[in-house]
Amino acid sequence: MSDDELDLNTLNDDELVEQMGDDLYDGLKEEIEVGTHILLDRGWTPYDVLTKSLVAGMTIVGEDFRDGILYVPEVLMAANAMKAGMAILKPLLAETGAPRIGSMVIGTVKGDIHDIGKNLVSMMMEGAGFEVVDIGINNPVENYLDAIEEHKPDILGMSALLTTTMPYMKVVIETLVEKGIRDDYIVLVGGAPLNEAFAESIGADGYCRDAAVAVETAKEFVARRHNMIGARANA
Ligand code: B1M
Repeated sequence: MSDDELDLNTLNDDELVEQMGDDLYDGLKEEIEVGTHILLDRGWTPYDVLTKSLVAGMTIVGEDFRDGILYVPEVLMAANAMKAGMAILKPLLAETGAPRIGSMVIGTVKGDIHDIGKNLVSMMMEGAGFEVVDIGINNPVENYLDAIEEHKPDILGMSALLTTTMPYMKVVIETLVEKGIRDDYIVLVGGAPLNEAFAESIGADGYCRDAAVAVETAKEFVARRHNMIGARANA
């Protein structure tokens, strides 16, 4: 039987996840959509479909991109297939009925157009009860300033996937300091090339390794912030 005729429904879970990895690699958007629906119909949680199937598949794409086996056009197709799966999961992840616990403005920094990780963080944060304003990709400092002025979020989130763009996060934080508004926001950063030490060196409040950590870190900081505000009000 050729791949074209393969009925994804006939595969068991492990085979299906493996096949979806191949389909993501080949940028087969419709197959990813079908596979995502099948896993959900089989009772998988949206989070498991996301992490065990889509993110796992994208990791392999990333490795082969790094090693020069895949090139930009192929990776773009894989990214589009991944986004199609994420679009199905987004409303489900946001549907948890969690009470609103805080707000965040998030964007990818100037010079950087990677948005899958940022979108995933936005989805998971919304699912956890945060109101999220996503300002997209390639953001100069002015965009962050405009967005925080307009939305007054608890958290400013920044994403960078390139070693050449991650230093721009420091530009944004230094601008907040210059304007005397740095302490008005919790600044969280993330992206594959970052680490804890980098986040600390640029004066961010926290580094988030992945979307789940972003949610936990955000909850922790927002709770701390609300406690401080409460204590001040009671003093
Ligand atoms: Co790009 N790319 N890319 N790319 N790309 C990387 C990042 C790279 C590591 C690939 C490699 O060589 N192995 C490499 C960077 C090397 C480096 O800087 N050291 C690279 C390169 C070089 C480039 C170009 C320069 C290639 C070229 O043109 N020659 C170019 C740059 C374009 C630009 O931005 N100016 C480029 C272009 C592209 C595509 C357009 C083809 C496509 C992006 C499509 C899109 O996003 N719409 C693309 C992709 C897809 C990748 C890889 C393969 C996958 C990234 C991804 O989506 N991962 C990537 C390889 C890799 O990362 N291993 C690569 C899945 C995603 C779920 O994970 O983004 O890490 P991630 O997000 C995670 C965490 O990092 C964290 O949570 C997320 C969810 O768990 N997180 C946050 C992220 N942001 C956060 C923000 C937060 C909190 C947590 O705020 C609070």
